[in-house]
Amino acid sequence: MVYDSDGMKTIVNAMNEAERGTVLDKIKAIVGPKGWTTDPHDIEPHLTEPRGLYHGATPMVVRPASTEEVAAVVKLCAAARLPIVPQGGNTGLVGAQVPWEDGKSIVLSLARMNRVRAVDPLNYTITVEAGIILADVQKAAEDADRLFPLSLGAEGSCRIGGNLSTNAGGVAVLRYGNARDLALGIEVVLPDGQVWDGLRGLRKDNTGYDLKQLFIGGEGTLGIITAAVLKLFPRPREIETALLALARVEDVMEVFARARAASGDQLTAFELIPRIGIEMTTNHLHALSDPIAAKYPWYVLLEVSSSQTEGGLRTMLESFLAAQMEAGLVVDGVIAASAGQAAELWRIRDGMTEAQGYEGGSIKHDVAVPVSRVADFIIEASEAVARAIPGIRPVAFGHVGDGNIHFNLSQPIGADKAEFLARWVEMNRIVHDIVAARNGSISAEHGIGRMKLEELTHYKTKVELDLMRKIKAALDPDGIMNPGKIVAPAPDGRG
Ligand code: FAD
Ligand code: 2HG
Ligand code: ZN
Repeated sequence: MVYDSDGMKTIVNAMNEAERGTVLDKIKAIVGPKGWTTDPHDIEPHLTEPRGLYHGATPMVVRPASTEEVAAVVKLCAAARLPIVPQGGNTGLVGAQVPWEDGKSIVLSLARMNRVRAVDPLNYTITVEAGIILADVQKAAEDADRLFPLSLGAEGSCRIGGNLSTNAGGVAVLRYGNARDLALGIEVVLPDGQVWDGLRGLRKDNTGYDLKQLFIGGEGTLGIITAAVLKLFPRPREIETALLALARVEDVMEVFARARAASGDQLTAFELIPRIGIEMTTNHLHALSDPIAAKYPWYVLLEVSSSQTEGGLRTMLESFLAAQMEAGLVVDGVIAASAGQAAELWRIRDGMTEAQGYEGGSIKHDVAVPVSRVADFIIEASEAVARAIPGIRPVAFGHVGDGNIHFNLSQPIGADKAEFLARWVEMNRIVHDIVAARNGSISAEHGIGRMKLEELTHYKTKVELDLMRKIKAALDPDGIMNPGKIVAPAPDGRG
């Protein structure tokens, strides 16, 4: 195996143009005319990602229609050592799904593999192909009077294979877990082209290592997920949503602890929104207005749900809100009076990413700390970044019920975007050191991709990095599966 000078990218492809052309022709024959494109116009959307931070190159986007076609393509690529970048909905936020700029990898899109293979309401499972859009899985579950709870802002375009490969989180992890917790079985095409059929719909299975967990969160570096058996749940019949206003971030997690106690396991979401988030979303997103007349520093969007029709959730939420106001922890609040009003509140939360995009440069941190440390993390990190860049605008929001804070930094008003973004690494180090001091994670949801490679190498122990490299080398010895993502090679070129 050969590595380039910066040691980050694996170059496995020593083919000349003619040899590559022959392999590409064989791939075309496998997938048929609908299964590939070399048209630059069609390829373009696959080369960049939502934030436009990376722009890669590829000679071809392949769109197989079946697991057999994926396996045949991978077998060819393995023999020719042609790198493959698997791609789902291309909504990933760390550049993992984008090919490198050298143009030596093909992109393998799962978009045509979008069927529901089976629904088993009695087993509370659904079996789907990897290219199905997340919202379509939710819909198929609903049609069977069941709930598939994975829910995130990108659900209209991300695909289940991408969700599994990034171990996506979202707004209902609190109650139902993340993608890893929702998969009972998967089918994978391995880097040598073999198919592993692990499509078992079992809740209990202790027959050795839990192999699926290697591929879930693997960002396409160990194999291509082609199908999955997913867990379903009873469909909620009663849902109540509230926006609470708080004066102090220090009170947020106390309110969280009390909400858990008051609602039992019915708390579905507990999402933090700072004042600046309300301003950004109501200023930039169409027809959104501030739901509470007065302005407060912090807000929490809270959802409780029950599969019973008469779960008494509204009464519970009203008395919870009154008690927290009485205790001085919550200073104001609104409970959605209808599903429409609840959707408006969620539009604010789900619009956070888009709205920040209109405010110039944004340096993202997707971090986790123990739930008990969320407030002191936000306070210390906000002070530290403001010392480094006066006027910087921290936008700390997200899934604080899981200890996961999106600690995004918007540029000072009027600052030069490029100059601000040039301080990305410096800001990362400041924030991630504060996270590390709390034994936290530098990537709670979005993964490593290419964006956080160096940060991972900096913060993971040698033992952890060695183990990851050994796993990569064992499953993908020729390094053809999404090379150079997640695991940078060891400095001595091993693994
Ligand atoms: P892609 O972006 O196409 O790919 C992501 C990674 O998975 C890449 O490494 C790719 O190679 C690999 N991959 C894709 N498909 C396969 C496959 N079949 N087999 C093997 N590897 C594969 N993420 C969260 O966790 N929580 C959120 O709340 C959240 N909200 C978001 C909101 C917005 C507005 C946006 C733009 C993104 C958000 N994300 C969130 C990030 C993103 O949506 C998730 O990471 C999502 O799971 C990616 O799915 P995808 O299909 O778009 O994957
Ligand atoms: C969310 O929770 C996503 O909305 C995106 O994970 C967060 O924009 C971000 O940083
Ligand atoms: Zn998130």
